[in-house]
Order: sequence, then structure tokens, then C-alpha cells
Amino acid sequence: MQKVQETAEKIRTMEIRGAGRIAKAAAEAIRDYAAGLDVASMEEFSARIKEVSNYLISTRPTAVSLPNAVKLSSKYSSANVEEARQEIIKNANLFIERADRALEKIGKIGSRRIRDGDVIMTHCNSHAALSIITTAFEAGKDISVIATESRPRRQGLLTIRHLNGFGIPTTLIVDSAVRYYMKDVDKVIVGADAIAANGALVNKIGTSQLALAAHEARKSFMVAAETFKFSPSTIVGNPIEIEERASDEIVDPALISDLAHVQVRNPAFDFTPAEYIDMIVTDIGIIPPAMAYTVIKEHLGWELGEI
Ligand code: RI2
Repeated sequence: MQKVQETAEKIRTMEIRGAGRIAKAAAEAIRDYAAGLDVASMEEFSARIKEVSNYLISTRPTAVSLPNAVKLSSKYSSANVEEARQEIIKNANLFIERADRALEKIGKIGSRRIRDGDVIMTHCNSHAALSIITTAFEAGKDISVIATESRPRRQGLLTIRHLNGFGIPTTLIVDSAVRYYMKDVDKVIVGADAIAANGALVNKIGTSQLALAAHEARKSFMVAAETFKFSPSTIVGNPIEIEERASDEIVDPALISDLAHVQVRNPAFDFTPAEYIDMIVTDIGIIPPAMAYTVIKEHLGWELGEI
């Protein structure tokens, strides 16, 4: 349990972050917990696995990759503790392998849409979006990137470091400069924390204003998302919850402690409607947002088996 608690804490404090990495860390935590679980009965095994699953899921509410990973990893059908344990270990390992392969596939598929000379704008720090960009660059395409700072946690600094490591010419801008630079951009590529059944995207706060600016300038807006970022529960009407983080991520409370009429709000994500999205690059191919329902039904819903 101690390792599960450590992983949960790292996800909560964002030491482990990025929807895909969160999912993989949760799968690893469930696997290792199941592997070392010493119980007297199957009832106890089920109860403990359920408890740990719910605990991991509660760490961050928006990235649907987290509950999807936990559910896919903690699946078992046997009524025997030893067999059920082995099933969980196998399912978690399968999820982790698939997640790694998905990133590679997204990179390969998405990079075919990148042309020589493209200027690509990206937001926050998405390993899926970066996989497309770096794969295109390594295939010899002459590209450059405009990366947003992504306040308040400035994940853009991770992005520019990553791109610099590949030798990709990169420009860092503040979030409020996205429309100013949109005229220079050919494509916007962002990641996803969740995709709803209606094709709407939930991603780092500010994504929807990038989409709006791209739409206005008739620039292509691409989303890079593994199929496990699609949200099964949206099919049955559950909304995706937007995480609101502590206000001290935005401003030092001491600086505003005398301002009796001021509050600070810090939503971590926003919604981008499907009509602003040209394509979603997934590990099963490029799809229009209108196909989100099909992805959920055919690639997730049946596997999750409980929507
Ligand atoms: P990958 C991140 O959320 C960003 O919103 C990013 O676009 C998304 O997860 C997907 O990231 P946070 O964890 O899975 O920084 O593509 O809040 O890495």
C-alpha cells in the first residue's frame, strides 16, 4: 500500500503528470499492489483491489486515461486469488505496453500530415503531440515549433527542453500571444486529457482559445490522443469534471491577502468543441471528432464492460 500511496501523491502533486504517464503509473501501481497482496480470501482480494483502484482514480478528476487505465488493469475473471492476481499483472503489463506502442503509432501516423516548412504551435506538454512533432523532424522534415508557456505550472518549459534535445528550432511564447502568432502557424497540435462521446476535447486550460484562434485563421487544429483518452462514461451522460487546482499556483497568497474582494480561480482544463477540431490522431488511425462514439464503443466500451 505504501507504494500505491507514493504514486497517488506524485500524481496529485503533478510530479507524475501528462495524461498518458498518469495512466501508466496507475497501471504499474495496481500491478505491483496485486503482486504483493497477502489476503486470506477472494472477498478480501476483491475488496482491497477495489479500494486501491478508487483511491488511485480519486487523485486527479479530469484525465480519463486514469480511470480507463485502472479499470483495464484491475480486470480479472477468476474466483481464485492466485489466478486473479496473475490476470491483473498480465492486464496491467498489457496496458503499459499498449500505451508505449500507442505513442509510437500516433507519432508515425500524425507525422505523415506534417509538411516540409511547417510551423507548428503546441500547448502545454503532451507526449502524444510531441511524438508527432519529433517523428516528423527525425524523418527529415524541416519544421519549427511555437510553444506556449502554459501558465500557471509552465509545462511549456518541459516542451521546449524536449524539443531542444532533438535540435528542433523552437520559440517560447506567453499564452496570451497565441493569436498574435497564429498568422505564422501552419498547424496546431495539442494533446488530450479526455475526449467526450460528442468529440469535444478536454485539455490544458487555454487549449480552446488556441482552437478559436486557429479556426479564425483557417489553420489546421490536430489533437493527438491515445484511444484510452476517450471517455466511456460520457456516453451515458456523465460530464467530464474540470479539475480546479489551488489558487497559490497562480499567485502567492501573501501578495493578495489584503484584497478582501478578490478571489483567484485556477481551472486546470477547458473544453474545445468538436467543430474546432480538424482531426484526432489516435493509435488506430486519424479520425474526425464525430467518430469519438465509435472509438468508445468499439475500442473501449466493450473492454471496460460496464458503461
Ligand atoms: P500526454 C496534460 O495535463 C496536458 O493537458 C496534456 O495536453 C495532456 O495531459 C496530455 O498529455 P497535466 O497532467 O498524455 O499537465 O499526451 O495537467 O502526455
